[in-house]
Amino acid sequence: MQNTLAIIKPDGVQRSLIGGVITRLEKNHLSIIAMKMVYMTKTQAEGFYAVHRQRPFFESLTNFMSSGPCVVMVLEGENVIARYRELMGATNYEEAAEGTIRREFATDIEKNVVHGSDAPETAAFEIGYFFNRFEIVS
Ligand code: IDP
Ligand code: MG
Repeated sequence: MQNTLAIIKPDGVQRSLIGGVITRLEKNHLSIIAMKMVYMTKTQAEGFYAVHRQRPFFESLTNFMSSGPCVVMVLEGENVIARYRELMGATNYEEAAEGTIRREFATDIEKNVVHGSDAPETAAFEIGYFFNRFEIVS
C-alpha cells in the first residue's frame, strides 16, 4: 500500500472541475483517505514547491497556486503514486495522453488542473505539509 498527495489546483476549482476530477479518481479505484479545501498564502505555496525554487516558472507557479482555493487529498492504493500520475497525464497537457485528466481539462502548461506527488519521499513531505495523522482515514 502506498499514499500520494493529489491537489485540484485553483484553476480546477475555479472552473468547476472538482467533481470531474474526483469522478475520475473513483472510476480508477484510487481511494481518497483525506480531503479538504485550502487557500494557500504565497509563502505557503513557496514552501510546498521549494524543490522548484531555482526554476524560471517558480514565481508564476507560486502566484498561481496562491490565487484561489485548492482541494488537497491523500490517495491510497497499490502503486498509487505511478497510477495517479498516469491518470493525470504529462505536465504539458498538449503532450498528455488521450483520456488523462490534464488532456481532458487543462488549458495551459502551468494551469494544468492537478498535482500529484512523484515519489514516496516527496509524497511523505507533501502529505505532511497539509495533513496531520488525525485527518487521514486509513
Ligand atoms: P508535475 O506537476 O507534472 O509534477 P513539475 O515539473 O513538478 O510537473 O512542475 C510543477 C508544476 O509547475 C507543473 O504542474 C506546472 O503547473 C508548473 N510548470 C512546470 N513546467 C512549467 C513550465 O515550463 N512553464 C510553466 N509552468 C510550468
Ligand atoms: Mg512535480
